[in-house]
Amino acid sequence: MREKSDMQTLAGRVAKLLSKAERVTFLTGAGVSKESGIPTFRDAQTGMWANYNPQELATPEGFLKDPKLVWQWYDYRRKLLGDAEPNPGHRAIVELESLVTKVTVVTQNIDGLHQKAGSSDVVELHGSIKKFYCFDGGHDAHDVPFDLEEPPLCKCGSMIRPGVVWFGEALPPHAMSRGLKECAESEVVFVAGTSALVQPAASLPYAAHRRGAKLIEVNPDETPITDIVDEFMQGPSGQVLPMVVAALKELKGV
Ligand code: BJW
Repeated sequence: MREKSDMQTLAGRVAKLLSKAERVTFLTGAGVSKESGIPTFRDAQTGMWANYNPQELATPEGFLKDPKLVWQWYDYRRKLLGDAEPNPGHRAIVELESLVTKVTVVTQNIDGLHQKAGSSDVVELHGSIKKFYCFDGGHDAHDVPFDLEEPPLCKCGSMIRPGVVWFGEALPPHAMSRGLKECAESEVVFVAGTSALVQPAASLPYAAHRRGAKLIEVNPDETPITDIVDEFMQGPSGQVLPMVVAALKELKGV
């Protein structure tokens, strides 16, 4: 049974695990970007978007039904992301790279903030809001401007769409296989800022658990995986992750 402890003690225990680990993976979700001012996926419905269901907008069917609406939703979110900066949680993951042999970030986020923080190995499971390709032909599109009323057309005549993975679509196969490999080969796997509901990403913590990795969850709320994790660090990642890094530095005397 998992011990209940204060956060400092918990950070010390996690630092001990990290001090023996060579490979560490972070599986991250929208909560990790919340302290950068980016609403989580399920919190994203505010203001004029409050009446729409994100699970309907983020589908190919939703796009075909109302391309203008879906396009404007992504345009709005792309603008929200505009000047967003990585937060202390993103930066703590980067700092860990100097303390552990290999750190990989496997993210469901489409916002690019891990890369902006400086993480050197980021696997994007759900694509990127900054990329675009055409719906029918899969041709890449570049320099798509903001404030278009509706999706522009590709040279092949098909509509340009955001380069993200919608419900019902397959994840990029190389991303999912990298995610599985890292989870299977890491001694410690953090699961941070995700509701752990959306498949197949939500299967990765179980794969890591089966392969004997120590699982550390960082989230203000419990999720379906809380029962199987080795340590549950209940709190915002922007506070919790820097504490883990500080504890590891103290342990290593650096
Ligand atoms: C903090 C915090 C702080 C707050 N610090 N934490 C098996 C069973 C049932 C269903 C399925 C299944 N297999 C597939 C499905 C269907 C579906 C699915 O999983 N549905 C579920 C709703 C049940 N999956 C799919 O459709 C996937 N495709 C697929 O399986 O295809 C099969 C196929 C194979 C071959 C050919 C064709 C098809 C695709 C899933 C794609 C998901 N895409 C989205 C949209 C991306 C673009 C966009 O953003 O618009 O990705 S959905 C959305 O959910 C987004 C996110 O990446 C993803 C996960 O959300 P996340 O990150 O967990 O965010 P939230 O908001 O849910 O949670 C935030 C968390 O943060 C909370 O826990 C907070 O407490 C916490 N938090 N503040 C730390 N400061």
